[in-house]
Amino acid sequence: ATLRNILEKMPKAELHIHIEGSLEPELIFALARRNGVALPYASVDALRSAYAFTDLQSFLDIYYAGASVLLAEEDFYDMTMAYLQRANNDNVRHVELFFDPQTHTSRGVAFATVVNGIHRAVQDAREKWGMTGALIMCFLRHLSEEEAFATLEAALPYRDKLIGVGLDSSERGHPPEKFARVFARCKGLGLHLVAHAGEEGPPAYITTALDDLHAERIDHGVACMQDPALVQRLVRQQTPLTVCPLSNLKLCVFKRLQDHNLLALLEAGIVATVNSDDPAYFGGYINDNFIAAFEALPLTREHARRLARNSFSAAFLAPEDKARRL
Ligand code: ES4
Ligand code: ZN
Repeated sequence: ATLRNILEKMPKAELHIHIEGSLEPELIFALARRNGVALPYASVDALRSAYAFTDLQSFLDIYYAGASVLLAEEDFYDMTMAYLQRANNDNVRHVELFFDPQTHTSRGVAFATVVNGIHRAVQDAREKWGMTGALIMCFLRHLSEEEAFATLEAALPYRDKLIGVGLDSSERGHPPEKFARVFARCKGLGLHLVAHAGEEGPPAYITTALDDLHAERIDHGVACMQDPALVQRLVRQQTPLTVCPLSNLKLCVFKRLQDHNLLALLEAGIVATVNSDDPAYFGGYINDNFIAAFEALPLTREHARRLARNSFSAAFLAPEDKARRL
């Protein structure tokens, strides 16, 4: 089999996907029509041509605008099912997906509408394909601690539909420690903890995500290579990093995919995984990320096997499910 074929066929888990980032331009327009929402773009092509990002913020502005078409539970269901269908085609067997409730509750959409629509699609994917799935609620770090606490309060009746919490949005100027008290409360609720850190921000944000938030996984984390002691710590603790190659390329974290440090992370002994982040915006789903990374870097089939294995070992699966998949 060719390496490409191995990458496509191997069973894998996806651990870093923002479900709002799976909203394709065609679906944005269809939902805008269905809901009578006006869009500041004349066509699907006009919207797609706005996808030329220079950094994280230039992307987030368009990503939040795209999410404005989501109003009804059915919209959240349709978006999630479209993603899960593509994930199944990519042989994803387990997914832990992020959602951003504040992006919706701030527009008057009820928390229940968001979580019920996404959760029902995940349930249907389990029945249809045996794919397991879980929801990670993210706090928007550019908003206040108080707003994060209010979001957690709104989530309490849905505690059983969540596997964990995360931290996303604009990284610079919003260090993890801003949410130390919120995360402490979440830990008390038995939720798993993850945080975006070291995407655009400094390695110090990875350190405080570990020390102050007690994050069990770091999303992105590619900036760790600037701090050898931090790399050693991540290796020693076996803290997984959920790496997103095409995202890093499109948001100019690395100028070229050939410059990406995925191979260096693996060779250092870090539990790195490959993920899609916001596939509708960054030019591809999880297999596209694997194929692009393997074309750009001298990665081998042993690395492919390692990455697939890491994706399950880093997942918040029950120990018996984990043993079955490893
Ligand atoms: C995100 Cl790429 C990225 N970084 C931080 N927050 C995000 N939310 C959605 N995509
Ligand atoms: Zn992300």
